[in-house]
Amino acid sequence: METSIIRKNTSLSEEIITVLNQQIAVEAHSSATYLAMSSWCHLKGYIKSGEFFRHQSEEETVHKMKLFDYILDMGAQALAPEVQNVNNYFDDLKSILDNFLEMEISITNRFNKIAKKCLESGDFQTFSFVQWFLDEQKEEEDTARRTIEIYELIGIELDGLYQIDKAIGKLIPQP
Ligand code: OFO
Repeated sequence: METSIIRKNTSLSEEIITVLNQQIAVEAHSSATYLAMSSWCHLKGYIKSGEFFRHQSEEETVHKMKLFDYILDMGAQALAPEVQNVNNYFDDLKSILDNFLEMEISITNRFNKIAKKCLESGDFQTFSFVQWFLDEQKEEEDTARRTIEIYELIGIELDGLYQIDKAIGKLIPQP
């Protein structure tokens, strides 16, 4: 007979568990999208940008697991996400960079909403947990903006696209 040792008590509300699980799915979707961008970049010869987006994809997986572990540590059920509707086709490098910034801004907005919900429901523990993501989003948005600035500053005349690719590669954090 199966032993049933289920943690029956969690201080997390159903509403907070739901939004955190939804965020796990968003991080998984971002990770898959950045992997698709990495593949497209490699295919088109933007090798450094490909490495950059692979790194971004791995970062999103770390975020996903951070949320997953927090829910488990709090005694609730973390849900393995389904990843659907991942776009693998892009027009050009610029559209990828624009998409990257839009996605990061939308993730910041999501975390602001989660933080607001935590405050409204008096869940200061999750509010404190979410601060890490808000700090991280400041960096991620800044990096995404920088890629667009690099694109616009260098421009695509002559060997511009080659130089842009090289400069984007330099944005990969060094260990
Ligand atoms: Fe770049 O977003 Fe995760 O959290």
